[in-house]
This record gives sequence, structure tokens and C-alpha cells, in this order.
Amino acid sequence: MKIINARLRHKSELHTLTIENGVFTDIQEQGERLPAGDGQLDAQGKLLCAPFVEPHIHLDAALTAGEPNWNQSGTLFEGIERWSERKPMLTEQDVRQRVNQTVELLIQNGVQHIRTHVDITDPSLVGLRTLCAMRDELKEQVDIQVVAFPQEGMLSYPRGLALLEEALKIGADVIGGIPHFEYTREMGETSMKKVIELAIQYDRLVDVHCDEIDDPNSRFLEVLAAEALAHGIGPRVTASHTTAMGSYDNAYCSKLFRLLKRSGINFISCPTESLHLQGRFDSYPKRRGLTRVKELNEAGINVCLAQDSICDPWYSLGNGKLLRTLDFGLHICHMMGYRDFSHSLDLITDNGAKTLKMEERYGIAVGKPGNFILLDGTDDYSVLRNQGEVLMSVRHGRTLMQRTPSHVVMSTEAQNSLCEDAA
Ligand code: 17E
Ligand code: FE2
Repeated sequence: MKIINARLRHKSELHTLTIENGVFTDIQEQGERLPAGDGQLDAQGKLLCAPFVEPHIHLDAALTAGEPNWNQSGTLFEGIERWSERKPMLTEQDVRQRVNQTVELLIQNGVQHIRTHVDITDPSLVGLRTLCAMRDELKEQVDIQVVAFPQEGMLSYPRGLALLEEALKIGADVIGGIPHFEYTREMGETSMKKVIELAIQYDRLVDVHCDEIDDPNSRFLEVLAAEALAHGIGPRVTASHTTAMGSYDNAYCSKLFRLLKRSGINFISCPTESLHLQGRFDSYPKRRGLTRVKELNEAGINVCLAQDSICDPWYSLGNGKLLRTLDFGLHICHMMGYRDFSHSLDLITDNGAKTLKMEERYGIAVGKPGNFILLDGTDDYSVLRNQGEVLMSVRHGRTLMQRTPSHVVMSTEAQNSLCEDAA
């Protein structure tokens, strides 16, 4: 496959790229725009970038909103309650059908790399077994990492820890946790130590739903980071949500950031989800309920953005579009300066790949897998501003999807009067 007239991020020249046997074998600057040749793909000056990364989603729960009951309060805790009513209804077929639909939506929107949390506080482990099987079946289309996630508590749910270990033996890639939901602070702390202990024992990654609450006293992040640092596995560890950090005071954060930087752990924020679920116990002023994305980023700590939900008991919207998540995130986190805009796609591409520990296999460079998306825009800013559509997604040199951009026709009358005003 040969692609001509492609624009690459942070480069002004157009480029020609060659993919052979599923790998980028050549990337050349072009002096000028080339005419389309036979069998070549003409990118027409559009932005060619590495596929989007969805580093935090719950595929097992996707597309179940309202089944059997809707989350009326909009809180995280009611979401967990509503989900526990849906859980006994799970079957392999039900999970497969919803996961297929959701993954299709993600692929259509440029995602090729997914980390999904799967609830293992379910004695049948049907969600986990099904997702591990689908991970292997779908690998030509997408990479899926499966997190064994103890939704109702690693230590608070009956046999939670045993179920977690069973999930690791079945083949979960990542160990999850939910310390702020355990019955006591001590149980939450113990669960963080356990997560790191298991990561070493089973040689797995870690991704904890950590301090997903507005409580400024929820401080499990420091335990997770300190344990990760002590065992030297920070880069393999991720703290998701950490929304309590939006409520920590600055003095504590200043001390905390020293540890975070040293530990090298990764962060995931889910802006649409947290804006919706957090702040629910506030009157006015209402907190935004997000972690300190801007400050983490400025401190050189790896942070990426994720959707979390697509139409589930926690969040009834969601459409697979990470550009929407990014748009919300930049607004809520006050990251609207030109510099922020010009690097904004990092938050849903490179930073996500780093979190998933797949940097070596990720990016537009000779020797890397021939994976890319073509976006309707010319740089980060234009893609973001116009919510540029994903025009094409290519994996290992094979086309996964193509989209014809919508075409708007103005009436002659409207066009003429607009031209007059402009003249
Ligand atoms: N479960 C949880 O604990 N937190 C979330 N944000 C979702 C599920 C979506
Ligand atoms: Fe989540």
C-alpha cells in the first residue's frame, strides 16, 4: 500500500508512505503535491495519524442503559446498583452481541486499541470469559486489553479476591481495583497493596478506578503510587479517574505530585463521564469533578483521555467518538490555549498508547505496524475545531473502514447574498 499527499502531525511537508507486509517500510517528504497514481491512495493533504486509543471503557456493560432500570440520580453509586440488577441477566450471547456492536462503533471512529474493564464480581465470570475469547478473535481488527475489575469491591464483595485471581488465571491482562468503594479505608489501602502484589506475581499491568469520588479525603492514589514506586513498576500502573484530586487542596497536591512524578504511573481521565457522575452531592457552586489533567500534563506526567461508557447504567449517551471526549476535556480542564490545541491529539493517541504499554508498536514510523487513520483536517487544531470525521482506518496495511464525508450544498440565493456581504 502506497499513500501519497498525506499530512503528518507537526510537519509542514506532505508525505508519501509505504506499507509492505503490514509494516511501514518507507516514509518520504514530498517536494510538492503529487498527482494520484494507479493503485495509490491519495490522502489529499489530510492528516494521517496513528489510530485513536480508547484506554478506559466498560465493554461488558455497554448498551445496557435502562435494563432493567434507569439510573435516576446520576450518581456513580446508583450506577453500581443498577448494574448489579443487570448482571444476573448476562449471557455469553448477550455480551458478544453488545461488544460487537460497540467495537464496530469504535472502529468506525478510528479506534484500534482498547482497554476494557470487565466486572469480575460475578461468580459466573461470564463477562470476563467472553471478553478474553473476543480479544483473541478480534485481534486482526482491534487490540483489546482486558482488565479484571472488581466493581463491587475486591475485599468487600464475597470472594472478590478469589474471583480476581481466577480472572487472572483465565487470562485477564490487567488488574483492576476500586479502593474508594471498599467498606473501609483500611480495606481500600489493603486492596491497593494487593493489586501491586498480584501484578508482580502474575506479571500483569495495573489499572485502578482510583478515588472516583468528590471526597477530598479519598487518598488511595498516594498508596497506589507509593507501592508502584517501591516495587519499581510505575510505568505499568495506571490510576483511572482520580476525580478526588479535583477536590484536594493545593498544599496536599504539591506534596503528592512529587510522588506521582517519581513513581512514573499513568493517568486516565474520563471527562464526559466524570462531569456527569461527579458533583452530584454539591449544591452551588458545583465542582467539575475532574482530576487535574492540565497540571499532571504540565508536570510531565502521562495523562490520557477516555470515554468510560457507551450507553450503560452510569452514562446513557456516548457514541464512540473520542474527539467529543477530547473537546469536553479541553473545555473542563481549561486547556484551551493554542499550545494545548496544537498538541491536543496526544491525549487520545500517543499518551493512551503509553498507558497501554504499547509505545513500541505504535506511531507513524518505519518499522512500526502499518496502522493509521486519516482525519478530515490538516492538523490537531483543525481536526478538533471541526470535529473532523475519521475518513479511513487502516490496520496492518488493510482497510478497516472508509467514510465518505457529508457534502453540503448551499442554495444559489444564500450563496450569492453571502458573497455580496463578504465583498
Ligand atoms: N464503574 C465504575 O466504578 N465507575 C465508572 N465510571 C463506570 C463503571 C462507568
Ligand atoms: Fe470506568
